[in-house]
Amino acid sequence: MNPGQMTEFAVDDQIEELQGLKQEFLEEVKNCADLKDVDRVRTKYLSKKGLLQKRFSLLGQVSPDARPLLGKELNSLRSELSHQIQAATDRFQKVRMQHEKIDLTLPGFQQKWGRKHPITKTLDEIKDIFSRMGFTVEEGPEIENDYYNFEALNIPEGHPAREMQDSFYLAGGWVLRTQTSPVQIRVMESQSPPIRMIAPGRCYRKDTPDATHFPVFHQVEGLAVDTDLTFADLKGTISAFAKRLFGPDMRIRFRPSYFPFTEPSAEYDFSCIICKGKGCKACKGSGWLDIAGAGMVDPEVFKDVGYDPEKYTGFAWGMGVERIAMLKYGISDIRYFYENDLRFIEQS
Ligand code: 2U9
Repeated sequence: MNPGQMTEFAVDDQIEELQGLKQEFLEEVKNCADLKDVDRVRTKYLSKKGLLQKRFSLLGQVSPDARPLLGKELNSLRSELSHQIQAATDRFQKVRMQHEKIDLTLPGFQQKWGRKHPITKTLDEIKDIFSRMGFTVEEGPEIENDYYNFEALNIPEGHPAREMQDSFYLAGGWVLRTQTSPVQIRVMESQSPPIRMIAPGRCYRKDTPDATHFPVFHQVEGLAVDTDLTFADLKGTISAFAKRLFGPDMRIRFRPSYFPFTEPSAEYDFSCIICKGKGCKACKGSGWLDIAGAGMVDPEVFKDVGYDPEKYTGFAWGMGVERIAMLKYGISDIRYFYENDLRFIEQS
């Protein structure tokens, strides 16, 4: 036995002292008033720096033949104290459950999943397709002045579009924009060609709500300006978009039309997504679905923004997002988008 090591008699003293420590522990646990007290007693005796842990550190001072005896006593006591702490904890938790209003052990409620509005989904898809075709996405104010919403678009005084019955006018001559074209004007004022941009956003018209009209609606207009663009580039761009949105079999056609801001102008149609062009009820037997208008930018518009119409040509188009969403998702009435009926929204 090394000098300073505990003799078996000293170990007997240690074991006797452990009994005293156990009695003190049991007295303290009996006097606990709540879970906080129980945790305090647990920390005092069973934590790494607790009273019992300090006794374990004495094992190094015990002779090898006496060490098993003391070790067995210490392990047995640690197990007994831990059991007493758990029993006290269970007792207080049971009491708490009898008084607390909320049973935290009950299963939670299944959270309802949120979802994107069909207009948001359609806008995101249109923006993604044109972004991948090299177009930038530009934003602008929804409250516009007369110049950007009409004059700069070659819409002269007296044009029906300016009529009070068609547009929402605000005090001071401001107007809720009737199309997103003002954004294209602002972009052309701020940068030189080449331009490849789309302008998505809300527009406002004094329309009486019905199955295909609503005072607020969403548009995505597009504009390309360069030195050598032709009507064929316009058709190719819209055709590429249509195929990416509705599938590779989609075809488009142009019909002559007129807009003050484009010359020549056209209305464009997509082949019917239901009958693939054969003719059905949805396309009224024509095999075609009218979508919107397009055309080569009118030189007067270029002059107003300081572009030389002898040097630059451009094409532009409009697109009603609700119209596209109604085709894509088979929605029969535009008013569903704005009534916030969860039975509609939750189908999205
Ligand atoms: C600039 C020059 C030309 C945008 C165009 C249309 C034809 C068109 C409608 C689509 C459905 C409005 O929401 S809608 O009812 N728009 O048919 N839009 S050409 O032409 C522009 C735009 C900006 C500077």
